[in-house]
This record gives sequence, C-alpha cells and structure tokens, in this order.
Amino acid sequence: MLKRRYPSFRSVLATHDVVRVAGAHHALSGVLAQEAGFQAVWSSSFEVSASRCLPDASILSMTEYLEAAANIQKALDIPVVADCDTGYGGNYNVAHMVHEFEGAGITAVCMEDKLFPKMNSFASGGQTLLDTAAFASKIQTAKTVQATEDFFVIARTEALIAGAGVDEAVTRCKAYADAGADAVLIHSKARTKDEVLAFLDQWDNRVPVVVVPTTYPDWHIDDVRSAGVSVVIYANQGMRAALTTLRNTYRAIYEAGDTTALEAEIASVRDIFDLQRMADWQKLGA
Ligand code: SPV
Ligand code: MG
Repeated sequence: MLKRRYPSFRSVLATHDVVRVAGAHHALSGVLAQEAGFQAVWSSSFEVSASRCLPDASILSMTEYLEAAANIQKALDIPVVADCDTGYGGNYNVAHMVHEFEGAGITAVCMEDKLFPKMNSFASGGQTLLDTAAFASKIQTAKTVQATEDFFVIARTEALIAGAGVDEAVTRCKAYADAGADAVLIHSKARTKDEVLAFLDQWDNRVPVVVVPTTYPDWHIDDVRSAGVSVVIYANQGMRAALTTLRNTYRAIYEAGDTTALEAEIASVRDIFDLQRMADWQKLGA
C-alpha cells in the first residue's frame, strides 16, 4: 500500500515526444510537481544546496545529494533525474556515484563538464571546463559501471555558460555521445534561446537533447517540442515561488499579529494530510 512503483526515466522518454521535468529539493515539492502533471522531477543541486542556505558549489557531499534525491524518489510515482554536478570528483568518484544512486533506485543522473569543485552556472566569476576527453572518460566510466541496461546518463555541457561558443558545445556533446551518454544537456545563461537554437541546428540527433530554459522563460512547450528538444527542465521556479510565498506569509503574520487574513490563501492542514497519505497510514493501525 505504501510502496511506490515508478517507471524508469528511459521508459518515460520512450513514450513522450517531450518530457517535462520540474525541479525540486524535497519530497513535498516533488509530489506537487507530479500532481501538476510533470513526467519527472529534477533533484536540483541548486535547490538542494539553497534549502540548506549554502551555495551550489560542491559544498554538500555526494551522500547528502543522494539522500535528497532518494527521499524525493521514495515519494513519487514518476522518476527522478538526479543532478550529480561533476560526478563529485574524478572517475573513481563517478563510479561510486553511479553505484550509490542506481542502488538507491534513481534511474537517471546528469553530470556536467566543469571542474570539481563546481560553481553554479549563473554565479559571477567565470567557469572553467574540464578537458573534453577527461569528461568523456567520466561518461564512459558511468556507463561501464551501471548495473542495469535501463540506467540513464545525461552529459551536460557548460560550454555556452563558459563562453566557449556553440561549435565547442557541439564538438563536446558529440564526444560525450560517442562515449556512451544517453542524452546531452545544453545549458545557457543567455537572455534568449538563440544560442541553444544554434546548437540544435548543428546537432545531428545522435542522442536526445535536454534544455533548461531558466533565463529564456518565453520558450513555450510547443516550440520546445518543434525545435526537436526531448527533455525540458524547469530547474528552480518551484523554489523561487516557494521563497516568495514564504517570505510574504511570514511578514504578513508578523505585521498583522494574527493569521485571520491568511487563512483563505494558505493550504489547509487537511491538504497536507492528503499529501502525507495519512488515510493510508491510519489503515495500518497504530
Ligand atoms: C540545478 O538546478 O541545480 C542546475 C541548473 O544544475 S542551474 O542552476 O542552472 O545550474
Ligand atoms: Mg545543478
């Protein structure tokens, strides 16, 4: 009754022309994304570290990110895509990471081609990319050590984030696909989707493409689909919305001195009970 059965990310991708994925940092936010209709949940390193009020800079350990991703997955009927940053180090760390995440029931991970320790893609100060061959080797390591055919590895290039240009991004993604990546993620912090479209124009579709339209929010899902993108991740909008709501709510309570005006606007305790599946638990008997 309390068990969860969820499809692998690979099987979800096989049955959707575009997979819509929402970022989350804990099980409750993941469940709300699932309720909205998303096909998968992104266990975001930005959100998970922000939920601890820490920068997204390889400060938390692999174990802490694993616990966050596994806790989200345990509450869902849809798969988690775990944001595994750089793979937490070199090839040995990548091998251990795959063993641990796959062992915990995570069916898809994403690794990016920045140096460890990484810094969030939107932070000031520039980014240094790992050598292409070294990152391809990490991808190959992940694919070599995975235990099941189903396990899915996304190779993310930060070439555009680092200012290295579209040609470099394409060259890198081809190398990562040839190393065994199941999909490539092209990230950009530009204010328009133009450089991502330029990438798609040059991409030969050897593996599916993942995008993260954070700084170009006007890319409608119908246009994402017709551009040939297979997976779209709304990486942090949930946390940003929660932050606004929490801030306004705490301020309103403090200023008003009571919570009367808020009652009509905030979720009921019953609503939370339902998300906790309280009725199912109570059937077990205390
Ligand atoms: C995340 O959500 O942690 C991501 C996307 O990796 S970004 O924050 O844009 O790097
Ligand atoms: Mg991240």
